[in-house]
Amino acid sequence: MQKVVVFDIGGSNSRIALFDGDDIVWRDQAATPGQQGPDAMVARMVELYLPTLNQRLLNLDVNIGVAITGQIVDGCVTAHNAAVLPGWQSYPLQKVLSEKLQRSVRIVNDARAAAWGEYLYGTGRGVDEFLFLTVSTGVGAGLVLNRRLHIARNGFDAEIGEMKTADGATLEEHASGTALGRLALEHGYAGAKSLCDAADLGDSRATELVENGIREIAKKLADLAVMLGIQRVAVGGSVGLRAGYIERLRSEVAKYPPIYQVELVAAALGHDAGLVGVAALARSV
Ligand code: BMX
Repeated sequence: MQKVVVFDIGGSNSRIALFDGDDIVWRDQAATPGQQGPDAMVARMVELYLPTLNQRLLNLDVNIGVAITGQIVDGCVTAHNAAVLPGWQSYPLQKVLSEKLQRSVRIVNDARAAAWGEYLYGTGRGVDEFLFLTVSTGVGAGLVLNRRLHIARNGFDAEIGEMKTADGATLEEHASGTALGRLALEHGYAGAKSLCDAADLGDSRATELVENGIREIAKKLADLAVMLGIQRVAVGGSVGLRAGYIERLRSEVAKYPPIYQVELVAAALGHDAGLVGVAALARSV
């Protein structure tokens, strides 16, 4: 079976895995050095990669797949959430990494990779129009339309986090883990986790802050359901996979008339969705 090495670089965590066919035979992870700019990130990726060479890969034709947060155009990465990844303006990651590793490299957005992984091996099976939503450091998405992963020429192939809300802010500024962290500090909570914990314990102010973001997400999902005919939405990410989060989102979506209803499920592949998806894409290069 074909071996591929894949990375999943999110705003907080960087994962690497070696696939032998469909199986992960080796993996590692480290914190994403997001604040230190692209070169530090590439150095971290090479550091994570080196041990794989000992995995009998030296003479094999192994493709590299990279799922990374940000807008991807022709292998170049731009971060719209500059707080998460400062210094990423059309950074030629594909070119830099393929030169450093002397391998063919494919770059795709992290949420698109996760959508493809969930579609092929997880909760997307059996539907034609599928959306993967990650609520994590940011708010991201990946779209499968007519059973094909939607990849746009300009890289805006489901940057749901940048969508505008009624107050002019972006969806991400209301609902992301980063936003919950900001709101937590503004309202005297230690951070995003303690804010969500307080909401789970019935703290009314914490509940209002968390549910405000969930309401905004529900509005977008209702619109996308009628705009694109989405049949099922899988929810992932460090915030999205928290116990109780999807139930809150379901009850918000349920407030809309029947034509806006969409099936909401928890991502089956959990934090591996991006690795599995980009491995499938790297195999097909
Ligand atoms: C942001 C954007 C998306 C990404 C999403 C989730 C940046 C750096 N990223 O909307 O491309 O898919 O966050 O990213 O602008 P994550 O880091 O939370 O996985």
